[in-house]
Amino acid sequence: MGILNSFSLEGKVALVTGASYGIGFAIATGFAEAGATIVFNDINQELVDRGLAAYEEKGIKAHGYVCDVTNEEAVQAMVARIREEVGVIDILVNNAGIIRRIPMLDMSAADFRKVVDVDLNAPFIVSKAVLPGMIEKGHGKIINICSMMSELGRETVSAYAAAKGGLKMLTRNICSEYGEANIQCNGIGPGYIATPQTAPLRERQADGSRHPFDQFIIAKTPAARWGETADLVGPAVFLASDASNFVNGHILYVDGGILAYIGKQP
Ligand code: NAP
Ligand code: GCO
Repeated sequence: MGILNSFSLEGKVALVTGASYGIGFAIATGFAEAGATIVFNDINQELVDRGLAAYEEKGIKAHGYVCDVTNEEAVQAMVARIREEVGVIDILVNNAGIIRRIPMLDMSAADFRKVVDVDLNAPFIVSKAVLPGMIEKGHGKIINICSMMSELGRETVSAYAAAKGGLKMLTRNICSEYGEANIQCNGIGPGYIATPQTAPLRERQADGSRHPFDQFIIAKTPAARWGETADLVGPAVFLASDASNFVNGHILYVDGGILAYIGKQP
């Protein structure tokens, strides 16, 4: 197999959760370009329709499903429908995620649980639903979208960091439990990426200056810029393809070098 062919996703069915827009959408469009059939879900029909239109604009005939990834019954039903209507899932990207930026002493246990439910419990639920089909087929790729917060903490994101730290270990555990079935489970740890989720951290100030956190991230990133969703596509295609068949349990940080850098002197 020529080396470039090993990056092909031809003939593969890829499910990317929460992929109407943002990082999931970018990864799914990259997968489509590599030959995969794209399946995605979002939390309501309006978002799914918005996603279908956006994929169509890029010439991609995607399959969209309304499903809350925290609802195990709904996820099992969605995976069964996908199997019937599209095919057995070869590649899963656990992308759907939320964040609540609240100081711990002000955060309710309900808020904490909600973040952990979407960012950690849901990847368990969706992975558990797709693994049987992958095992039956004799191969599978699971990619969990982790975070800088899988390694680092910061003020106001206790629930998110706990969940993303747990997601790193869930990644390693799926690798450990199903590596023998030729399932590779890896993580992608994006740095700070310009999406709706981080828009509040990049808002221009009243005087037109950059948000203090925006300036902070620029100083903490050797690349001296925020990431774009496009920066994640090549790494995701690599981890979804035969090119990474002996890469397992690895968290690939796509962060412009943040984790390696003490930060620019003020
Ligand atoms: P985003 O723009 O907020 O998109 C998240 C997507 O997940 C949305 O489509 C959202 O739908 C969907 N979603 C949320 N809860 C869901 C649920 N219960 N069931 C189904 N779908 C659900 O986020 P993003 O920036 O693209 O981030 C995507 C992933 O990357 C997340 O896991 C995030 O933690 C991670 N990440 C992001 C960054 C970054 O800097 N942006 C960095 C590292 C990691 P709704 O619109 O209905 O909420
Ligand atoms: C935050 C940001 C980060 C990013 C990402 C970094 O408030 O610190 O939202 O958490 O989303 O996870 O990798």
